[in-house]
Amino acid sequence: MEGEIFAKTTEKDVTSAIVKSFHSMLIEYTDSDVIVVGGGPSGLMAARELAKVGKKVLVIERNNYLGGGFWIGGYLMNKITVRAPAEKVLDELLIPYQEYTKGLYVTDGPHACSKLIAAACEAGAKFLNMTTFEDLIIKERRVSGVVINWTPVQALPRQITCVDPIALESKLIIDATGHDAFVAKKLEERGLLKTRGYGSMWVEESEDAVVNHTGEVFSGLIVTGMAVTTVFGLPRMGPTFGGMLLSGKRAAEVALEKLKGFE
Ligand code: 48F
Repeated sequence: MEGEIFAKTTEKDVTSAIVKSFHSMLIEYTDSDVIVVGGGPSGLMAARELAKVGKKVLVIERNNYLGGGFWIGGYLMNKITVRAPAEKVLDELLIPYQEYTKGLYVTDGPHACSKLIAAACEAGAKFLNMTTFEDLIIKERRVSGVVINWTPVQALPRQITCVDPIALESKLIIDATGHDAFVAKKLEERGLLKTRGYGSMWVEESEDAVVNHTGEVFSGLIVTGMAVTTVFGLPRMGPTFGGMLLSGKRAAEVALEKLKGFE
């Protein structure tokens, strides 16, 4: 055809390119160094930091988009705030911002979120979207992987979806599922951990507390972001995200230390 500009292909090649590429990734990541459950700000930050130093990291996200609450700051307004010293992370990710009052910075949600996602991708983290964390693999009182299913399967009524989940192994799991602390709650269901539920809002206290409490809560399970407030009963903070970014970094530091035990 005259004026043709695209390379020749067929429908079957498009399909097999997708299937082969996805399946080889999935097979490779049946065994990872770290599985991060939840692709919000804390999970993306942790994934980026770990992948950046060569760790094999897989992020499980139940939505078709990544970013969690980082797109929209609060009350459907797409501005994001961070407090010093977290603006250094914005500098690192080349996210522009303005100082609103001394030490309080404001930036655009779409810009900040897309840069963070890109940073995690560029570092080498891999993603399973539309995939819901359902349960844990626990062996000899140590968490050693996740049980997952397609989000659409989970969303359908039980009586029309008898689809078993699959499981993926990893040396460590990071719970970055936000307020739900979904992974930690799976341990609680089995009497292996006690979660306290997050407290009411107190922005000055909460961000330091989240970063300081980020860490391993059960053998093989690290909590980060708002999941930390739920596990430890810490105050919530609302639409300010420095604590999430620095908690993600802290979770990665803890994970790197723990991974040394596997070398
Ligand atoms: O909620 P979310 O953004 O968690 P975060 O990283 O950041 C919290 C802030 O957004 C904000 C705040 C403080 O600034 O109060 O709320 O702690 O992202 C959590 C991600 O986990 C996914 C969810 O879709 C979201 O993208 N998620 C939650 N449960 C599951 C899950 C699950 N069972 N399986 C897979 N993904």
